[in-house]
Amino acid sequence: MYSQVLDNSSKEFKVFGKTSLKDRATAKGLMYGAAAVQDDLVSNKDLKTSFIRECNMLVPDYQLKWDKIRPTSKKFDFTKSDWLAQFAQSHNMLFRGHTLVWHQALPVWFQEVVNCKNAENFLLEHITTVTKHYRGRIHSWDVVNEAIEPDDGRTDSLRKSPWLEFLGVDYIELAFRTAAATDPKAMLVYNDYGLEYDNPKDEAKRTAILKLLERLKSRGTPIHGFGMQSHLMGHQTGLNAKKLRNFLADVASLGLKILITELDVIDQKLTSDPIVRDRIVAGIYEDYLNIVLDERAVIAVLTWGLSDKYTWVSNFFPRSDKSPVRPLPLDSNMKSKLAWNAIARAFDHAPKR
Ligand code: 9MR
Repeated sequence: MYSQVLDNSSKEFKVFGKTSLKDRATAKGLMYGAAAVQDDLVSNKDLKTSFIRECNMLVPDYQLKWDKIRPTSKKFDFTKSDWLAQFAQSHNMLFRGHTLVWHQALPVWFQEVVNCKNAENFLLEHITTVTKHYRGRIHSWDVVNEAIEPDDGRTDSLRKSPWLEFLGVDYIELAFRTAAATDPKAMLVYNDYGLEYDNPKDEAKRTAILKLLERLKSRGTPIHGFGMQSHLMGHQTGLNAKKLRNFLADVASLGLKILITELDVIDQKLTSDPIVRDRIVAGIYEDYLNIVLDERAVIAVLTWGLSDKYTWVSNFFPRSDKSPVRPLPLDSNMKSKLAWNAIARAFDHAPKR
């Protein structure tokens, strides 16, 4: 499969018509969206225009996380996330909530203030306040993010996070029940990364996630979806269509919808020639989406950003040749790249839901 990706130098990534990604997705009963930051949409008109043209779903990149909406242990500040929710609404986009429970992006005060005695109150208060604030305006919530880490060595493969330490294994179920009690209409999602490839590490994560989802379902937990982040590595081999499809089918058989929540192709270790790099990145987008969109339970694709100008990859996976990273569908001038074509082609090729 991967050799196919590398050997796509003659592939044209031909796309018919100029129809936007959101319209191509809609034609198949899918949704397409991206992560965004208020300040970027405000300061860059071209980004704003492109976002409105291409997306029918928006997810805050970081402006709905604990550290951003909880300046102090007693105060909530929804200014930026409200702006994003309003932007989405006024441009006919659905709004995703990301994220209610995560071991990262916790405020500085968290460590001093939260302990095993008050953690449950903090968790309940946070989830209730935030889901109530957005009740009726949310397509889906990433209720719990990245709770599995087989490398942490526990038999249940749960990540050793502050939440696990303070509340024990049932914090995940508690989070879902609390969210459902306040916003019974939102789709409630468990979201995770690092499970896309055919290697022992990703395999362990797939197995552990499936176990977690099975356990939650068997206990009647109100969970409706699984978010597969899909931060793909441009240089990594080992996308295994069969294994990935089997995994998705197993998730779907639990009655869960699946969302591709944070797709991008990290080009850190790819060749410096941007033309060759773009072809490799596009090939991975198309191959990956062709695999996952085969599964009818997959209802949405979100890229983690829309333009190469605004991507976490610049900070987290910079290139050693210092050239700008190119992991997303639009370049830094909002021009569509081959990755855009690849996504468009995969949507056009996808079976209808
Ligand atoms: O892209 C996000 C980056 O801008 C933030 O600084 C960071 C911490 O809040 O989170 C990044 O988004 C992460 C997402 O929330 C969860 N999956 C991994 C994403 C990339 O790190």
